[in-house]
Amino acid sequence: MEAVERELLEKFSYYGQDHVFRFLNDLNSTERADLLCQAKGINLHKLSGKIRTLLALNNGFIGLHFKDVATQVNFIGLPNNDTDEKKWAEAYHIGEKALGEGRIAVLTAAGGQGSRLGRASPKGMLKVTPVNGKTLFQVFAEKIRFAEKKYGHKIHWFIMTSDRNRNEIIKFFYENDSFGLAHVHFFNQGSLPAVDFSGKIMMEEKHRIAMHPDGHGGVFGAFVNSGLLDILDENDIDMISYFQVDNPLVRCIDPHFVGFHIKQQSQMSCRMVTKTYPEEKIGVFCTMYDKTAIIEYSDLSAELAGEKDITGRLRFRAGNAAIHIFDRDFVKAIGDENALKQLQVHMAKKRIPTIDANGNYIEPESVNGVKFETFVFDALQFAQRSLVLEADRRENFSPIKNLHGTDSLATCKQNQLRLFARWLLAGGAEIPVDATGLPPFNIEISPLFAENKVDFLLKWNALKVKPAISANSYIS
Ligand code: UD2
Repeated sequence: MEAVERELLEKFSYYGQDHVFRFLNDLNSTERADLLCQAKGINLHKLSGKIRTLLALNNGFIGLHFKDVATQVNFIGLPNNDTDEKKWAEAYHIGEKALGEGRIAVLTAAGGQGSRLGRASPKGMLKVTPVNGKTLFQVFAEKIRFAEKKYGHKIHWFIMTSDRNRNEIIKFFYENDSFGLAHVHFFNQGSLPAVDFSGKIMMEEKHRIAMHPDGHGGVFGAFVNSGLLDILDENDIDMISYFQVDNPLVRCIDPHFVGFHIKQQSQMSCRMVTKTYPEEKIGVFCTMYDKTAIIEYSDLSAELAGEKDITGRLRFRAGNAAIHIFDRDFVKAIGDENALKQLQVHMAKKRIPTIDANGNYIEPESVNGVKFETFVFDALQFAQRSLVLEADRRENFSPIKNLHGTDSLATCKQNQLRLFARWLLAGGAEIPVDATGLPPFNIEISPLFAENKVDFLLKWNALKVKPAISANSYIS
């Protein structure tokens, strides 16, 4: 056995993880190399800290007592009087100026496993638009192209992938010529081993550790380690517009949001949408220890989720739309491997396929282990300056999370139809809609025609001949 291998095995033994190499002598040379390569990529020191937290949590030593420390967040609400209108108009002007100077890039978190959709292929390749069935990636790409044309600047788009979906996503963009974009970059987020409730690293096979994406909080370190930050420096880009791959209504580039971010010299800005019901699976903004924070829905007790304030509304109703703007230097600071800014580790208890002591495959019937992940929004704790800006849910937010029911492809398609119908009705088109604003047939407006209502109306009203709207109308 080579010295390097021996040192690795000793290290794993030191951390009580020598079982990882239990079958080493049964493996062929390729399997042996794969396992040693995987093992070498694991930071056992950092992992052992996460495991200690897990064991402490599991033994009830650490509890999440938000009730005692969380208060409501201050946020900038949607305009509902002249003063607000002026504030928003000023922000729009500041944002448009910055976008005209090419100061922003776009970043999409697409490394998730999309397990709730029961899909094998990456979520970004899901067909989502009502008439043309454009994929999520194509919708975002066309929104970015619209912004490039409007602001006269090439826009760099960074897409975070994971080990499991990276190749498929890159192939998809190659096959579609990046949907006409010239500056699309891919970078891989990190992975972490799953562990069982005694803190042991879990094996997927005799020669393979059960590794999973390290959460979208991995975006900071992965982006910095990818070297892609140089592109920001070389192009005088000082802001990153961040969103998740599952929300086709998102404004990839929003001048209001950019303007408020600049005006308040914010390091990390967030969009919020008002929760529609207590159990909605969306993190909530709050203030904790004088800092804006987000409590994830899985950590929010039913009692706190349902608590009302003196106005009779949900006390924690400011929902996290997972839409952010980051200052470049803030991303650098958080992503710096040597910085002391370590994001909090979250643990998801899962059923994790593994092998038993004899190497036999086990498909667990109940929760048998933990996936560690970090959340992008925990970076708020390190921001000296941050802001929360309300967004109109109808124009910005309809994520696809589930196969059926809430936040599904069906609900997202309906929300796209309501948005297209709203824009067309505002432009004087005649479309029958029901009480919820839903038209009785499919229609679609291409982001290349317009990716927001203001620009849509400008273009639509300038049309000499406006098309009649009927089933499967497509405005491009
Ligand atoms: C997320 C937020 C929730 C709310 C909701 C809005 C978290 C933990 N929760 O709920 O507060 O904002 O979205 O829609 O963020 N992803 C990666 N890498 C990973 C894990 C996830 O890129 O390792 C991506 C994934 O592709 C998905 C998004 O992040 O687009 C959120 O995924 P999630 O399943 O962690 O969070 P979710 O959707 O339950």
